[in-house]
Amino acid sequence: VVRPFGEIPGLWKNGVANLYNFWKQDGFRNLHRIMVQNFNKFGPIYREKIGNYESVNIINPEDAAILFKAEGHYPKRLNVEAWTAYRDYRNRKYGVLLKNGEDWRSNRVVLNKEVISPKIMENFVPLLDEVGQDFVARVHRKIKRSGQNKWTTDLSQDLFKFALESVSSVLYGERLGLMQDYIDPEAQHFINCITLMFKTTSPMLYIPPGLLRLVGAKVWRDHVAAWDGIFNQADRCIQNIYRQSRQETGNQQKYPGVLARLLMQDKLSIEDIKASVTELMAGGVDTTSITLLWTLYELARHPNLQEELRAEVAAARAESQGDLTGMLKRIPLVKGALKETLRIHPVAVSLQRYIAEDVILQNYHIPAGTLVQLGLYAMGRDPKVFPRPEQYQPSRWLRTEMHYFRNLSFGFGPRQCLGRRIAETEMQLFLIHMLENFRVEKQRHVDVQSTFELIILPEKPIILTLKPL
Ligand code: HEM
Ligand code: 2DC
Repeated sequence: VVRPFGEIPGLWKNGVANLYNFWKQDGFRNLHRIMVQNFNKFGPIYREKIGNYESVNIINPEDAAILFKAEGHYPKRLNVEAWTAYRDYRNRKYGVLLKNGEDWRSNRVVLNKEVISPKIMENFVPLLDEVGQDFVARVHRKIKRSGQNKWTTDLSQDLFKFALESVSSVLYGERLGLMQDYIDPEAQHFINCITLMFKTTSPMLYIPPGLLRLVGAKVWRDHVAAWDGIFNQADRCIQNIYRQSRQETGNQQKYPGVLARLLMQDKLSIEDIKASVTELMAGGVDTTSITLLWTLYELARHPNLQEELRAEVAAARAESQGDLTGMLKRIPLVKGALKETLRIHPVAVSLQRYIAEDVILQNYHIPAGTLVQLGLYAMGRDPKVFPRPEQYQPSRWLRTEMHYFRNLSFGFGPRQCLGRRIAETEMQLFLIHMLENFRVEKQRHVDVQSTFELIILPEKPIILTLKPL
């Protein structure tokens, strides 16, 4: 017989006491590890309430399948209150990230065509390839200047610039010039604001931003300043393209970028376009850059695998004879490496949906409207889901049985990551160019753990050495 909702194991009776204990365990920065502990303690399903944040948590692919079948026509994630509170406070529109219901769907349909459809992707490939080439040229310059035929560094700042340059080039059809030596201080400020925005969001998952605003708390003030910086910079970029688009006749051959295409189509209001383009620009920086940093770190730890990937890239280059899209179809192991990086170091600790209908999970009845979370980080490290989870093995993704509700790093279904294809293509091209040019090494015996600042980040700098081949 199916057991009632009230019998699910876990700590959900006293949200305030749980928040206190969570805070004592430094839970704000350890959320991912605390979730792993909870699954070990309670089993494959547990119910939890921390402050006002109430959820049912699952870890198995089979349960993920049930969850996503019950997501309904308007899939809804956890509402990140800090993000909506900022927009309400400043009177700004929500973009596709924060909209819900029919408003979300109608915007998303238009955006899908311009951002994630296979047809439009072909336009992005040459743009992203050029940024990848410029990154490699920049590294070569750094190596020359070092006078040691190598460059040892924490690449994170360079990768942030690479990621911002990449996403901007696709959105605006123009280069910002961030791969040069001197960069616009406004762009650097934008990058800093995104990191601060994520960092200040995580405490506000548990403590209502309205309350923090009332007492004038520093996290709220920092959060507002961070979004202000993000919106100001995005507004400048958007205004620039908007002005140009009104002067041009419109019969250009060249692909003009996502924003210009959205403006030409006239299917969304200017305010809706601005809101979503700002989210795309902000969502495109820390996500891909950190994933690439973790990937280089894993390649440095696995030199034989690195050579195997290099050989795959060389063969793909030779076979595709200058056709980049064709080349991207010939690098399954490189793609496996990116999936493997995101399995061990996911950007998102969990995927969540407010379910649209009643479901049965692990023989418990879950009523419609419940927030159900799939513990993505915990699932990626569960030996029952991924044999030998501690091993970085890109080749595991070449087996199709690995794909049943396991490849979920970008989410699932119509509400999945809108930037997914941009992110994947950008990261694949980056790795192609890096593997063709450099060997990546690291100091021995250095293990880097992760920390939770809304997204999962390395807890300390990752120092790598790049040597020309
Ligand atoms: C949503 C992951 C890069 C923009 C999401 C979600 C995840 C995710 C897990 C939630 C999906 C769901 O609920 O099913 C990632 C990862 C990335 C990445 C792992 C890179 C490694 C990007 C980039 C952009 C972006 C480059 C922008 C160009 C967005 C947006 C949404 C989203 C706008 C909200 C979509 C909606 O609500 O309809 N992402 N993301 N992401 N992501 Fe990404
Ligand atoms: C954080 O408990 C942990 O892709 C919470 O590019 C649940 C939660 C809800 C929404 C998730 C968030 C977590 C992590 C960061 C995500 C976000 C949805 C989109 C966002 C996964 C798992 C991200 C990084 C977007 C951000 C774009 C934005 C800043 C403009």
